[in-house]
Amino acid sequence: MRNDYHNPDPEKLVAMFERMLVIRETEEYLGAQFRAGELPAGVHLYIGQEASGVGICAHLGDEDWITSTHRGHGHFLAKGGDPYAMIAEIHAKSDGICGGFGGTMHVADVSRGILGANGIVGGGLGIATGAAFAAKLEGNGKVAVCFFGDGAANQGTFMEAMNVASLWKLPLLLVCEHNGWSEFTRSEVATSGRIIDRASPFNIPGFEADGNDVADVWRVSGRALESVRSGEGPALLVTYTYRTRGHVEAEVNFLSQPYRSEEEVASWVAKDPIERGAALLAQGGIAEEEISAIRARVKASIAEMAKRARSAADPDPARVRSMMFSAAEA
Ligand SMILES: Cc1ncc(C[n+]2csc(CCOP(=O)(O)OP(=O)(O)O)c2C)c(N)n1
Repeated sequence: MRNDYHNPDPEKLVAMFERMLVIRETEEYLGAQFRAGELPAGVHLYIGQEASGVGICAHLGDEDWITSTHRGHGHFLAKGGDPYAMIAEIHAKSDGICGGFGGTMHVADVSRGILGANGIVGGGLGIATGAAFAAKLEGNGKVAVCFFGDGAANQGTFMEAMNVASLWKLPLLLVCEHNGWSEFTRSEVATSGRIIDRASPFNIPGFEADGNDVADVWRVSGRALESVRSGEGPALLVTYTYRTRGHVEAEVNFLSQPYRSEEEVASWVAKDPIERGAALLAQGGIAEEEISAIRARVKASIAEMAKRARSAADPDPARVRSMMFSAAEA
């Protein structure tokens, strides 16, 4: 593992802190809305994992691609997706990023390189590999970043993606967000060996980062993306993190989470990426008042967007066909 990329400057750290807060505030809101019976479907929250998506996406432009998972709100927002359009989508409103027809598991914005969340575990791996293949064919310098969980790393498509991406030297960064759980199954009982060790048999460099430390994720992913952008082929990055909420807000007893101990959850809450981000800002000389002002600004802005989204118009059912098929087929 190499870890020699430079540290984020204070401006970048502030921007990443703010983006993590946008994700947290949005998801706290969505979780509360679900519990109040105000959402049409359960939501898989990214709470606790924000540093992973934010630290990586901070290196990407709109022209680069990402694919996401069922836990996709964080990736969408980390890549610069519009929070209002995402909240409206999850409320099934016409202002939603997919016109209110996609919902939580399909948030996407191709204009920002967000190829979408995905209800199929491992479903993004083939899509990202295809995007990387297209970038290579076009020689346009874009990269594709595929986010997936440790559970998805046990799907055959992970090995297929590594094989073909390495063989064809595709500009693909595979990011395994290792939160230790797949639904209610602990990683150790489903996963043989270490996921990071699966890279070298495919001649792929492996990188590991503290997924709850946005500065570490930034440094390590910067190095990994440098390697991917240089034309050397794909890289695998494993970010070690934790979802501090249930697998999905709809799960029975999602607050007590009977499959894991309160101590385990508490040990990760103590490593909360946002509080660690705030500590980094303070160490970097940013005044407490300024940090509080950022928190207050983000909170107010998400609350305002949420209010607006709730009262937006419902989608027109007549659009269903055009939202499902391409123009040629509609
Ligand atoms: C192909 C497929 N198999 C099973 C499921 C049911 N399922 C949804 S999420 C999940 C666990 C995924 O775990 P992981 O990839 O580690 O992601 P995490 O939920 O931890 O973010 C499973 C098994 C599914 N959606 N798709």
